[in-house]
Amino acid sequence: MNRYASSVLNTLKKKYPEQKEFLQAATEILDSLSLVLDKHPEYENKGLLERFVEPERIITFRVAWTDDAGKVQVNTGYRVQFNSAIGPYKGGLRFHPSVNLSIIKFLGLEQILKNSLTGLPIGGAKGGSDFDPKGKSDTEIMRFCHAFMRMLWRHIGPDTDVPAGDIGVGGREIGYLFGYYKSLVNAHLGALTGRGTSYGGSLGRTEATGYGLVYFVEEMLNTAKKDSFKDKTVVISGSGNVAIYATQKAQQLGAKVVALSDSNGYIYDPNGINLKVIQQIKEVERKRIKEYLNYVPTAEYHEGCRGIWNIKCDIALPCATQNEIDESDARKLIANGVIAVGEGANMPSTIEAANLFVSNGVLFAPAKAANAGGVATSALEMAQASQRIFWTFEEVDKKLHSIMVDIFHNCEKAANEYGMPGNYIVGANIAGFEKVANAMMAYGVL
Ligand code: NDP
Ligand code: 2IT
Repeated sequence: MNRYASSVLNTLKKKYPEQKEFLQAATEILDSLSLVLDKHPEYENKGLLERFVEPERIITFRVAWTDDAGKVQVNTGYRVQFNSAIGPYKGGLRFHPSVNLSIIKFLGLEQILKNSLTGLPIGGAKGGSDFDPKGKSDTEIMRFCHAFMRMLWRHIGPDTDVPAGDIGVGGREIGYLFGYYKSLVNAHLGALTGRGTSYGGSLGRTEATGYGLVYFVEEMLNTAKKDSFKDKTVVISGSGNVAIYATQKAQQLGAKVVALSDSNGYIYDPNGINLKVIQQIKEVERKRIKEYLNYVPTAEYHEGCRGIWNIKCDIALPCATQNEIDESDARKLIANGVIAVGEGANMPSTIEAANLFVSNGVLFAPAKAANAGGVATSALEMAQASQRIFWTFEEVDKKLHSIMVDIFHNCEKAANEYGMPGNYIVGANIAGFEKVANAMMAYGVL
């Protein structure tokens, strides 16, 4: 690592020793950026990196709400407005019991570079709460979302900060959040994306992250190996928004998806997953994935989500959560002949796992590039809302496809330019950083 990058990382480690996910993301990024810093010694005197790794603003707040039994519950809410150099803060909200400042900061830091890679004018942010949606009634979800927005509304807006979904926040939650925002500000503003299509949402946003991931991996396979998803065996972790639409697009391109998971376990269906069944269980009934066996008794269910990486596959798409693939999982995938790994989740591979894939010649599509289709389509939703028009599904999907193809080639080009051909981790970090760095330098010291 370059001396300047390493001194900035050491300071972060001293200042935030408990923020392990944030330090993990910062380590990977600063390592890649070393190559750029060697070319730009002027950045050091301007404190560019010190500013880049420190959020512009962090908002934390109490969220008090009443459960169905009439008992008051208290959660913590977060919004990390990380960087607004190239556009309004933009990024999802995560509702999961594991949420803490370290996780929101890692997601926010990744989001800055991801949003820059889309080529659209959006800055980086992330937010959420340690609220656990599992087992909550619909009215409890509504009361929580309203209570959360009661505290957040004054900090967001269509030109300031535009949240969207992430783990535990889908169309239903965005509806409750947006409805409450709209009534508080007394205006119908595009301050959230992922909205329903009857109230300002874009067609194709629901599918965008999963579809975009598959478009990126298809382009990577085609460019590097003249290959494609056709007739490939694919393993996908998770069974939420990203996993479902990655499965759908991979199947449309002729692949056989044989496994999906949730946090309790995974299903293996050697005949190919029946996606309609998964959608019924997950999108309609909100139940556990083991219910799949009630519909497809020939499939297998295994307790524990980790074992999914033992399944032999050509392409692995981790679409659940951070650090779900460690070094030993990576070794198993490599030993079983995996040719490509595409990260749908944010930071699903540990640094060691990602490096193993790259050093063993596995085509590796890093999250901030490969899962950028969701936020890119959020930016398309913002554009439509500003113009007060709606594009057709086909128009949005075509734009998404071309954005993902461009992101792949920009990563490939940056990797080549900096002497690391085929290393799309380095390529993504550098290609994303350059635009943000240029804008920050243009503003003077802020
Ligand atoms: P969902 O809430 O729709 O689904 C999450 C899935 O991951 C569920 O199957 C869930 O299982 C599983 N999961 C969550 N946490 C854990 C955990 N700690 N251990 C094991 N499994 C877990 O979320 P999304 O599909 O939207 O998000 C999935 C990933 O994709 C996240 O990393 C997110 O940051 C990333 N992402 C999402 C985008 C979007 O547009 N939605 C855009 C870009 C990235 P269970 O139900 O049992 O908890
Ligand atoms: O991680 C992500 O890019 C998202 N959760 C989507 C963010 C967005 O604003 O659409």
